[in-house]
Amino acid sequence: MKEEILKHLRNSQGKDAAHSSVYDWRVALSLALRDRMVDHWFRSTRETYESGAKRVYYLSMEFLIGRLVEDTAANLGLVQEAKTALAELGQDYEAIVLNEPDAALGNGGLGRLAACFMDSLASLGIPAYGYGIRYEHGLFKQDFVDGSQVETAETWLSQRNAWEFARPEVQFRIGFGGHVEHHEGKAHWHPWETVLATAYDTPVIGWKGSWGNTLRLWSAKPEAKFDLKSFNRGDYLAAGRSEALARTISRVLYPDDTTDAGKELRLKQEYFFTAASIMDLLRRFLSDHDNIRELPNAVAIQLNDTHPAIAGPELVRLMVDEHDVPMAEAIGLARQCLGYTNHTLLPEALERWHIGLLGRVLPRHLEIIRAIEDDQQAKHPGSPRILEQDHVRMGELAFIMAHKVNGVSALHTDLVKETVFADLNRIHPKRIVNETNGITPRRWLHTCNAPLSELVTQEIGEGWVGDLEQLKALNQKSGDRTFLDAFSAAKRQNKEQLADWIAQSCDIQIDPAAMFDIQIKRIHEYKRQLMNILETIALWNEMHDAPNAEWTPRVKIFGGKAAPGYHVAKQIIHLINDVARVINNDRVTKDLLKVVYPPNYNVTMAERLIPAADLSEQISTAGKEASGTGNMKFALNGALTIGTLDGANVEIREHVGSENFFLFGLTAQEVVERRHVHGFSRAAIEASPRLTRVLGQIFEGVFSPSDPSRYHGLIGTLYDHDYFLVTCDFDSYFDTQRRVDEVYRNPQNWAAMALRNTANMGWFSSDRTIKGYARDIWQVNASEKVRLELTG
Ligand code: GL4
Repeated sequence: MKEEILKHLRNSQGKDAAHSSVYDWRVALSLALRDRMVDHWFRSTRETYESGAKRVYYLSMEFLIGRLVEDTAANLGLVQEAKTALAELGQDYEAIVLNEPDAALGNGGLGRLAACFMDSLASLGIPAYGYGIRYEHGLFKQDFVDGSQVETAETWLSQRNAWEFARPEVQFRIGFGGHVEHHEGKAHWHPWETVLATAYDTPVIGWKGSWGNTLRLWSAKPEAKFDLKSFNRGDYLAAGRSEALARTISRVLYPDDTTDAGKELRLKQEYFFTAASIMDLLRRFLSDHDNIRELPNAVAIQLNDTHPAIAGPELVRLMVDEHDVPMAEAIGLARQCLGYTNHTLLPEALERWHIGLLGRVLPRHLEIIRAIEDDQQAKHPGSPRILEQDHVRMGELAFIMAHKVNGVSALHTDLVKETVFADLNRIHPKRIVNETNGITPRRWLHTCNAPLSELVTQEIGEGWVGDLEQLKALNQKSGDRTFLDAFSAAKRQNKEQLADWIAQSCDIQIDPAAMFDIQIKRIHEYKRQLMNILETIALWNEMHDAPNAEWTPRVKIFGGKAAPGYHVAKQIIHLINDVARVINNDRVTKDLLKVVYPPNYNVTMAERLIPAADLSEQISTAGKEASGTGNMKFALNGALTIGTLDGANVEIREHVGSENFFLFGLTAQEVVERRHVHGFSRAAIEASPRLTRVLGQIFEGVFSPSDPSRYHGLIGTLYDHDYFLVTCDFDSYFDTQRRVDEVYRNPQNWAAMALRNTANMGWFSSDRTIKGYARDIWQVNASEKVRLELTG
């Protein structure tokens, strides 16, 4: 390893050891690790070709990868070797790990799920490709200026990306606009504009190097040659124009996954990566098949939300226009290949494109969508329409073009059946299935939480990393004092590390003995960070009034970004920061309560916070959080959850036991009913003196003395349009928090409850999720050989 690192330092970075920066060392180490991936990767590809196995294609607009050094080293079993090599070279492994930028090609849960799936597909030995966009700028960087969120561009690619292999020879022409000619029953699309999609491949190696798959990300390049004529005329801007326009397509990640961005560029991004991926997989298929009708036996294409829903029409277009398959047959074949995952019921997230726009950008696809519509109406008269008024509804398109549609938790799947796709579900009653989300145990316990991971391995061996259900054996330890002490000591160690980091990065001193209460996720009204901060104020009031009562000291930690155009979410951020300033400066409560909000929450920060959490906040309005995956990461790492019956919380509670979960709030059903009660929120506020006081304080400017009316709008909404029922759940949330306080005061009992969480979270491994997709949707097998290796 030492030689390999030095070789790369010299030959790839062009540096000698004496003049190398941490960056150079990090790139050299990454390249040395990448070298070790290549054999596994080639072997897997070769095996797939030879066996003719079916391949899975996971199409996703987002892959929220994070850092890769540690996970790669861990999966290859090279952590110790890397550490030793670097130590001998006088370098600090930890500092090198910290030097890596956090690859943030995603917004939140949806993108992180795709990254966990890539790890599980490789760990299970399922031949698979992830397909997405190689954004030049990932999710924006967040700073706070006077408590307000300020965004700046993220620039991960300004440094060398050591993990990827550029594939300039893999190129597809992607067309936009123009017109369609029909001639002797054949359609000819003449695009007005074309860009090139070029591939960049990142190998993804599973646990123990068992198998290697590829994450193929597309970058947009101009097709037209550089305009030398304009340049020579001195018109430099014109010379670069077409290039700049083409590159725009893979320039930035849209910073919101919960609104339907009605933007031409967004539509182009979606078609760009989807078309390139479909063309690529067809080319691979045709290299060893000559009958396109075999396609469904060879490929399973999964659409991660509707963003790649144009895959259906694109596949049909290629079959009809280039392979002479009749339209109806092409539609049927495409459907057999496609699966669609729905990730949200929020109406603002359901993609709809104006027919005029879609027809202008993708004229041939609009014709095909009409043909799909006709085919559906002919077979199922009265079926919900894809084209409604002047819009194309991508959810309906994805549903109709998929042989399976899945929700991401049991509750969410039921709601998908009862609400958005109720009518389609009646027509196609077997099409909707559930695949509850999962998380990879490699990143979310094994690498992020060394103290706990080592303790578990000491106790039950290492098998759990590849087979998380083995954690069940820890249930036997929940009465064992020595073990519980060791379990608590691991948590304590993580909390001390976090406290040090917070002292350094936020200049706030927190006590590791206090309860660490954490809510980290995108800022959204339905996730109710607002309710959390209101509860924090209420608690502070009562602590301040009676500082000598029996309190459980707490640190409230928040993390998360707001979409730049989401005004209310940005106000909530501002409020949390304003409240933090006031509370953290109160001398009376200084040993009882702190509020911390480190800026720029990302995967790396999650890896620091989750292992140190005592309490996990999963408090969304019931019916709104499709699944959640952060909830799983916390419980696996031995935090107790305070949560509503929403998304996967329901299943987590069933697995860890209701006695080890703090439940509160209205159910999804009650939420719907309550909204019909006239004046429900005013009534809830009036019934709660505690909440009335808090709202009054905010309204009067206690937390914003320089701008007392700052939150009038925000508070006014709670009185009159409390759509997310913050006011209705407030009292039950507050009371449950006090129960949490009480339980925390008995450390032995708390530890036993926390252990029950860790021990019973095995089912939430994304390995289990992927096996579900493989069985129910893709009809592919995990390699038997790999399975045996994994379960030891
Ligand atoms: C999301 C859901 O909001 C989240 O609950 C879920 O865990 C995730 C992955 O299935 O998908 N849907 C959208 S949109 N963004 C998400 O994070």
